Amino acid sequence: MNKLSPLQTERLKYQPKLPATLADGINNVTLYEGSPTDSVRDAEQIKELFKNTYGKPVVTFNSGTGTAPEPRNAGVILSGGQAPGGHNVIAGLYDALKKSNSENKLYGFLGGPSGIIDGKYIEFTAELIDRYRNTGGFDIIGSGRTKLETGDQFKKALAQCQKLGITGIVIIGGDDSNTNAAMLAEWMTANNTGVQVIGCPKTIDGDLKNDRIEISFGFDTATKTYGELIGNIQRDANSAKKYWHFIKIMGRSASHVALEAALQTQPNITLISEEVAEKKMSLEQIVNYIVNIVDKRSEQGKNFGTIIVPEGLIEFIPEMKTLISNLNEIMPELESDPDYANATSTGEQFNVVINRLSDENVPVFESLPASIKAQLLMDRDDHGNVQVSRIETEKLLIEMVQTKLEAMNSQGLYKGKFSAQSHFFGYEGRCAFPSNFDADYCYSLGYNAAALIKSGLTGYISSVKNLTKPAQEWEAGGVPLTMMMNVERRHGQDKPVIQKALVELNGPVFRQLEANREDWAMNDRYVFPGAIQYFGPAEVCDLTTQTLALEQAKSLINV
Ligand code: FBP
Repeated sequence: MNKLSPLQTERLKYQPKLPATLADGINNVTLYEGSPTDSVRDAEQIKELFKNTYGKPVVTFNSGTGTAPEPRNAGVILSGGQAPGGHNVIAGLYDALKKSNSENKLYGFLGGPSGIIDGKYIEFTAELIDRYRNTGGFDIIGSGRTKLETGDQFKKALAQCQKLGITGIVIIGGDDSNTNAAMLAEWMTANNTGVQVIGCPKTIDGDLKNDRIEISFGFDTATKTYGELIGNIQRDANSAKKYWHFIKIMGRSASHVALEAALQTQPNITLISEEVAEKKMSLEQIVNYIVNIVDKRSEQGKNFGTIIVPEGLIEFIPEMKTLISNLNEIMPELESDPDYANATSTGEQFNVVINRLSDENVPVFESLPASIKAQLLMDRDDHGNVQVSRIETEKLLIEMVQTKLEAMNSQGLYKGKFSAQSHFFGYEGRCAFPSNFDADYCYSLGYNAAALIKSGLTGYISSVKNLTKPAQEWEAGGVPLTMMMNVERRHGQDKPVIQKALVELNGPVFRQLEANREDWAMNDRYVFPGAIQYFGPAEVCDLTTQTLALEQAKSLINV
């Protein structure tokens, strides 16, 4: 066994908190059903595709008394990008199942959804679970991004369930992975298999949320980790006073992570993709916005600063969005085009692309540096997503800002210096030791998923809410997955998917940034959050994110 760090040794002893309703175990809960639900959009199409699982009610648990059920087996899958707390979801699920009936078994499918298709699994033991409690990472069983959508895949998944006597599967993942869960639940029900499927809201991106899923797990720890790193850089910038730091922050599509990190640290500039889209800002306008602040700060003798760039920005700039969707459409054609496959240089490859692009997109593609062109052409993931973590938007912006400042300088319009450093904070935050919040939240989500299975439900996502209150007051229940779905274009086809929750520009979190950003641009109001604290006073250990605090404060006012 690997040597444990002192922190890991101490964290293994941490006992995560549970909502009071679940504290007596999943045999002692009562289920309350709300009214039937509809999907967020495209109701007729979703209803047609999910004939057996559409329209179910939201459910909540309350304390009650019950009897021990017959033993049963469950399986769990970690899916998509890592997020701090995944191991605690599994620990919560395991503990709940064992407390319900000590003969219950929990299997873990290896390497993501492909594990259930290829029959790669382990059976969890107490000893294995104990080694991973309150740790970051998904390494207990690994993760993957395989899309589950074909009848053949579902049949193979069923065969594994039958072999292992599994009647409940928990898929821990983001929007795409929970779409997998919804599809699998529908198929299992339509074919009377007796296998239930429950999802669990994971993603550091924070874009899998609604009234009842207040935040996906991992967002809390990841944003606090980025907050620490940005704070450290701001102290460096403020000490040396010689660099502009362009910091790209993970979050594939929505800018929640960048926004939260900005509220924690108060940088000079924060770009928010949703605002760029709303204002239809071109790449040039974004560059001008940055240049203007660099110029004004330079007039005050400040040739330094920090700028936060959300990872998904490129897809929200209107001309780039049109280009990317055109590239997505021609991608399958390119893959089978011998001229593209046999091209001997990237230049030749770009020419094949240009020949296939629609006229309006050609000049946009041609205007980009070769590195960005190549990054835009990289493989999409299984769900058809551009891999934005591999597109160096922060470097593109540095290059364009530099070019613009040089042009201004040659006309005598800019006299300052400009020296930039680029950073990308993403993977650094995805496997951190879960904060106390994520440790408790994840354990509760897993425990609650077991309660949903025990209640005979399928096609639901585990929901634990009232998260700014003490854990004992959290409300446990389930939300039908179809309620969160709509139809979107993927891989050139219309597909049912869980709708991503983007930053709301009229919401309290963005408005907090908007109210302060002019001040933060010129006057250095840097905040240095420091490292996540696991032991010590609640004021530093049990802080929720500003996003959650502001959103909850708003919903309390609305009540
Ligand atoms: P999920 O939506 O699966 O949670 O992924 C989140 C994420 O961390 C994104 O922020 C990022 O763009 C992506 O994963 C990176 O993926 P990969 O690990 O495949 O490089």
